[in-house]
Amino acid sequence: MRMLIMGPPGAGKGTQAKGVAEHYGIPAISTGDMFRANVTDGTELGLEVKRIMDSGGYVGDDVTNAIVADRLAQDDAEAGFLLDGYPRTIPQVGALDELLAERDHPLNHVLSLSVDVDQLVDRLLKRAETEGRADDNEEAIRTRMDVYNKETSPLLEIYRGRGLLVSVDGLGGVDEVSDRIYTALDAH
Ligand code: B4P
Repeated sequence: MRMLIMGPPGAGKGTQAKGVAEHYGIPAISTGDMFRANVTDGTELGLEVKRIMDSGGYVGDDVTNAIVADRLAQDDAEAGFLLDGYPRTIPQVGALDELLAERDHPLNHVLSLSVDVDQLVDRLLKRAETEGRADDNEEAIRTRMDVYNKETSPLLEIYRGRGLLVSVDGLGGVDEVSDRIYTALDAH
């Protein structure tokens, strides 16, 4: 199974990606997690992306495409994967299309999680208290929402047009949302 999980910041992508990937026995690959690991380790890439991430902007497409291409070349992604938070821009969609076409590995599903905006802000501010992520402050959250609406939400129509989109309501408890996801994917 090769799939994507998409949704606005705070929709529960990272939370659901881990459970869904385990359920289907595939790796969950999060560009956000990979960038954060580089920031924590103080790598050259981490130094380059920290300021962008903290402000709520998107890391450049070339850097992001390269990190994903490297990760998908690893053995554990051969039998399938769940990409969490990638692609987020139209050029990233093109880069992923090329990469998958080279291997003759088409996508099976694009899962979209939708949640009301007020709920999203509440969740992210709650996470700010528990995890202290630098981009979970009101100003950065507002920027992330704006960038999502402008750059990423148009991708849903692209994947809908390809017959890949599976939309799930992300409102409710974590297990309740997971059950909805399994039902929707099995029916797709
Ligand atoms: P991400 O790590 O993808 O950040 P995110 O959009 O906030 O999603 P996340 O997975 O963390 O949150 P989730 O909705 O699961 O990216 C971070 C940054 O990296 C980006 O802003 C950008 O700078 C950069 N980046 C990453 N990918 C990129 C790309 N492709 N191109 C360019 N730049 C890129 O969860 C939010 C909170 O809600 C959690 O605290 C969770 O506990 C809670 N929650 C989840 N489900 C819930 C539920 N059902 N009920 C209540 N709370 C719930």
